[in-house]
Amino acid sequence: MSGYEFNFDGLVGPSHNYAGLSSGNVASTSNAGQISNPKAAAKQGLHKAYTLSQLGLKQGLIAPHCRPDFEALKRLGFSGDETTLLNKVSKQAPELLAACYSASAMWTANAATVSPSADTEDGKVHFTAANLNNKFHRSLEPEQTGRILKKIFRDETIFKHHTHLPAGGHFSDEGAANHTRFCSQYDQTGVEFFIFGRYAFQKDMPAPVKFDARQTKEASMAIARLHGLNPSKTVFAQQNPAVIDAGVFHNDVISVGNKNVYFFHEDTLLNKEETLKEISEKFGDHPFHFVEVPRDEVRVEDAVKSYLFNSQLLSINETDMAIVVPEECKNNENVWNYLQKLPSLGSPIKEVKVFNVTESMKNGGGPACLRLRVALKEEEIKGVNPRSILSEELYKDIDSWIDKHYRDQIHPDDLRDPALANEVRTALDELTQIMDLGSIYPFQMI
Ligand code: SUG
Repeated sequence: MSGYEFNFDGLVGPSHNYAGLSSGNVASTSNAGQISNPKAAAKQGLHKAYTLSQLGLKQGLIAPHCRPDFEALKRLGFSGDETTLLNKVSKQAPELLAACYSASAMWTANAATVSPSADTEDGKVHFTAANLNNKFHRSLEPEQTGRILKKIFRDETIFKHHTHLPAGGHFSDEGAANHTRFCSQYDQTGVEFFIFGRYAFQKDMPAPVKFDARQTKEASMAIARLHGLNPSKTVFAQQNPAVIDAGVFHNDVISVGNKNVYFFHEDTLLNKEETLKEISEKFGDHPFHFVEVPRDEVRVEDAVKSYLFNSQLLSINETDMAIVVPEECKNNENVWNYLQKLPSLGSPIKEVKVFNVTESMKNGGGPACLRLRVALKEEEIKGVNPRSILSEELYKDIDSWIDKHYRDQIHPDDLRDPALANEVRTALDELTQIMDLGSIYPFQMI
């Protein structure tokens, strides 16, 4: 294999809680108000990343955001010292407190869209932080995400960081959750595939009716322009609006791609035949595998419940891939039956690996949501902050840091407790030292 795919997993933040903030995301709304376990959540995610790194896969980590977002609360008119402010907001607008306390930055598939250097005009690796405009709690993420990405991918001769797209629904962008890339080798030019949910400017185009489409075509096209992608190697396609209404709020809940494989549900795309033909033509001569899961075997509802497609397709050698699925796939008979026969269907997917990321799943985040893929050439790795790459030493340091700082339960009422805000700050201050990130949080910049 030449070139590498790194998976940068989001470290679950110390304020992980269930606030029911994401309409259209069935797990988030149905688990609202439950007691969360931040310590278990962080350990589940770290364990997944470390286990994969032990199998020889390239893994990195992305630091959590500082919460609550006091700056946002102040902009919304809450004032006073922290205790007073928390007291006021919890009484007057508990929904704002919950939103400003969300640990949603853990789902780094939504942190940014990344284009590897082999695809871009200037030969740099391009990042555009996602504006996450569609949900208030997530719209608080892009600045901090941008700062963190710059500290990780820090060599400006190798990496190019773009500011998130302008605010407002027209350029609503949810990052790599609505983007995938096909290639023969990670360091070779690939086909970048953008999947959007609606058009921003054109009227009378198909769109979901029950839930919002979180990605516009205009946002995807702006990113392709910013990254200098070659139109003959770029494909844009619309997600089937009916699946968005069925709870597929990001395309990575219904399909995933890697190298020469596209694993997708029969109902994923609006114009399926045309899109698959375009991918195939733009991919070129190499064999390509469309692994289409029929609705007769796995219903969209099964996919939403089990997160079968929110899986990681990982190349384990030159030709074979493993599919990393959440434990919830075992609890769904249709999905589990399908997964058992998948390795014998003749595609490169030869192995199924099951991980427990239940704490994240209860907010609608499976294995694929928890990671941002960055394909790098051998010589580009030196431009990455080494303390962001997961080694045994970093794993041990982070694991003990979690033990030291994380609570093992958070009830929605706990968000009122000023001690929690202090605990988060103390933890993150120490983390920036462990991960050599410098000053990235607002409390470190005053
Ligand atoms: O944006 N959930 C996230 C889940 C993101 C999953 N990411 C991908 N599919 N790539 C979201 O809906 C719920 C938070 C809460 O309800 O407390 C939340 O933000």
